[in-house]
Amino acid sequence: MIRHMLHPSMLSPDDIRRYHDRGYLTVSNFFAPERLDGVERYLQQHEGAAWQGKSADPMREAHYHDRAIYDLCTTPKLLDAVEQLIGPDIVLLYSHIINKKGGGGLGVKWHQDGPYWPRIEPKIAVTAWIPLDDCDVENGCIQVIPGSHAGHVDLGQRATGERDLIQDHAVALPDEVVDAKRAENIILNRGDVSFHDSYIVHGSQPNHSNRRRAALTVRYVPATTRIQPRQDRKQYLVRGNPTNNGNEYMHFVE
Ligand SMILES: O=C(O)CCC(=O)C(=O)O
Repeated sequence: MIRHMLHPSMLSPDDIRRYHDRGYLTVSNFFAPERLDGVERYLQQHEGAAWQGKSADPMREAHYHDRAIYDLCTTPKLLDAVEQLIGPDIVLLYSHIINKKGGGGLGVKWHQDGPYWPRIEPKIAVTAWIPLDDCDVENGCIQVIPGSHAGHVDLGQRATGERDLIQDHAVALPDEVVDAKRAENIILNRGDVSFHDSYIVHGSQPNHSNRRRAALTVRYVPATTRIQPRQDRKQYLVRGNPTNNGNEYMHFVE
């Protein structure tokens, strides 16, 4: 594969430092609003689909089959930023359109992403969280505990047996490891992006507004990550070179 030739400079040295120190970063006006039209169209086409289990959820891994979503996940500007955070050899691992409708409902319990992913080792990833709507406290923006990713420590989340917005059996961190007083709200507008480390403690409250709060969340790992194959999962080397670690990569097929 041809290595990306331009020096990526989407993020400033301060941005990169802030991401590593605090475990997350927000970037305003990253995408022109129309760049999100393909995901919006997809969401509207599929939001009425009957629930047939997580593996059949059309909101998960839509980039496997939808060109517009694959293109958004691999847009050079986004990969430039991801490259600055995890290095030049980038694997697109997962994507999920999270549609938090208005009028109450469920939030997302405090959790860490990395420990939730048994297939990958190490479990260090960056998530690009791409809002399709303006997100604020009322409609349940993401909340993070800054710095909680430090040392990439698994803080011991457990399955709760309860549902949340994204899981039938949501995992949640024990209360004593979540310093909720330090939580920060990630307030974003459509067109902005936030990036978060896979060990940062984060979650979100229910949507108490009558506005939708939807987002596309996209996970990337460095190609040095060992990824166990699974029949119903695909990973794509979207920039740079493979490592000789047995990972199997797919190509997008129309
Ligand atoms: O969208 C949300 O409320 C939670 C998202 C999340 O947990 C994630 O993208 O890692």
